[in-house]
Amino acid sequence: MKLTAEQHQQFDDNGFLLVPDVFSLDEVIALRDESNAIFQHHRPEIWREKNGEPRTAFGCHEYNEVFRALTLDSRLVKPVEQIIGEQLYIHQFKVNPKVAFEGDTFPWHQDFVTWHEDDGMPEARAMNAAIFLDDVHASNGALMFVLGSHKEGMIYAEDVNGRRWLERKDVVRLIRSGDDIAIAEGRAGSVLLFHGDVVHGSAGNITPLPRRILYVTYSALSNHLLRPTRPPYIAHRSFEPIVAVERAVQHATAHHTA
Ligand SMILES: O=C(O)CCC(=O)C(=O)O
Repeated sequence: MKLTAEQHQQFDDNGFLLVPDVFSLDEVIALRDESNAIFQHHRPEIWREKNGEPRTAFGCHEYNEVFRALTLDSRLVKPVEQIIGEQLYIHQFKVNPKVAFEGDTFPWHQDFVTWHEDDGMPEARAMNAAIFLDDVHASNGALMFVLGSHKEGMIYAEDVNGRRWLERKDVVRLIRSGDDIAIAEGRAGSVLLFHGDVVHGSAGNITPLPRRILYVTYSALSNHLLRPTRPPYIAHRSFEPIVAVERAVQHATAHHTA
């Protein structure tokens, strides 16, 4: 998948880009099935909400073949290579299910401040490619972005209990009216690309509609971690170059649709 000049410009202007209907429904169903099976496990890589429901399953591409294939899929790798302008390695992989009724908030933050301060990533030459595994609506916990906020560069935020949420004074400075915020809504199978410095967050999900989103964080090969402190299942230590595979997920999930 190659971004058009217009899509690339939108990403540069806003700090994110939503590309609808990239993965087929068969692929999405297979990815949902794999995620649901993983959420049943109790292992340190699977973090939970206060009531025990899954919140984030990290690093599952390391033990699940479908997810491993997904990280190589050219529909994710190629547009990110195009934006970053270099070959990539995988910095992080996670599925955030934001379960029905219980999925909790992610306060406003930038991702790069954590990658830099805690993982020792030198530059913001890394970004997320996210796949919607459910239809994402404003109501079931869509990501919200502060338009153009990646142009601020890294805004320092203190580590509080392992997270670096933005301080309120910075949020107040950045969000002057509702027009400063964009909500990334889209159908299951859409891909959302976003910059490491773009300010984003999401509200809780009080609807009966789950909102599963899968995230692969890719970084430029020359931008490898210098002094990672977080566990390897969160900040990966393999800096192998990714070689894109055409429709890798479709091949890996063929048994679901055969
Ligand atoms: O899945 C979400 O709603 C937000 C996730 C996020 O921003 C994060 O994990 O840093």
